[in-house]
Amino acid sequence: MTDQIFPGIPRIESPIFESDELSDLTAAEAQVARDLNRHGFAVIDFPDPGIEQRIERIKANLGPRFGIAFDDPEADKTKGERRIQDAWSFDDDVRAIASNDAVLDLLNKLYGRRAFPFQTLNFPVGTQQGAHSDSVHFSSLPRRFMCGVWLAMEDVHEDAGPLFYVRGSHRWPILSNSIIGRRGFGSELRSAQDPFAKAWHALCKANNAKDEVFLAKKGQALIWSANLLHGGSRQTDATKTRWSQVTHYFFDDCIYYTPAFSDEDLGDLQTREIVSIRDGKVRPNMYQGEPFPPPPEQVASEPRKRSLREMLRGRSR
Ligand SMILES: O=C(O)CCC(=O)C(=O)O
Ligand SMILES: [Fe+2]
Repeated sequence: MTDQIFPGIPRIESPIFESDELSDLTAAEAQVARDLNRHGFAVIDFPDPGIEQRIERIKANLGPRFGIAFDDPEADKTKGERRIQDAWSFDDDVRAIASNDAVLDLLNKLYGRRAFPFQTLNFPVGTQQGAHSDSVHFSSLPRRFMCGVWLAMEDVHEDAGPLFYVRGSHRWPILSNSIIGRRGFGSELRSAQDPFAKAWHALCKANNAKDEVFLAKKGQALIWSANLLHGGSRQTDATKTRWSQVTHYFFDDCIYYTPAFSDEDLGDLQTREIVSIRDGKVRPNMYQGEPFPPPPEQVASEPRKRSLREMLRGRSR
């Protein structure tokens, strides 16, 4: 393990990954680590012997909430509500998938910090959304301690708007408001992704990068790293479903925030109050073992802790 040199970078994204012997990993885990490092994603078989039954129970429980005529092979499945956020709060199987111990153990090893799930999304069809990185919605400081695990809940047909990814895009710059020349803090947006779309598109074009679709088999899962571009391809057959669950994970000892509504360089962060799906408890924002923001009495007694911006404004936090 080489993690002590750069603890502020996930192990799989370490600049000295090549010298990591991965000797604490099984051969299969080491392959996942190499795939994530090189490509920004890795495919695994979801490690749960009961996954088939869970998937069927989830479809039965969530299905009626979408208002889609699943029983009618001719019906347009893309009409109506197409996602349920945080179904873990009322569906035990969604929560069990998000909190799967083997997945968490794997992520702990791959990132060098303890992982915890904080958001689930359940979809009966694809999203048909353009290439984006989730890191404009939710990110961490230090950066990159976030990932998604996308689970195929049925075999994916190429006409059903498969998930796609842009191989290697995790190595491109992480887009922030300052990079694209806008102010984020206090701004309002219809979608957090909108201001970044042009820049992602330009990066894909300049790198001659192609979308690659993932024609997953039921029970396969794809782990994507924080900055990997991905999206949902166009659904060319509206009668098809494409059931999936996405679970998003953060890691311990970080600040959790929304970059689209933050200006990091000014210290203006829209922080998030994150709840771990595993135990339903709040995970406070932390920076190198200390709460963030620090308690007021600590700031007042240690003026050196004031940021440049606060000093310029002549006030303490
Ligand atoms: O399943 C898809 O089409 C994409 C989902 C996605 O981008 C996400 O949940 O972050
Ligand atoms: Fe996404």
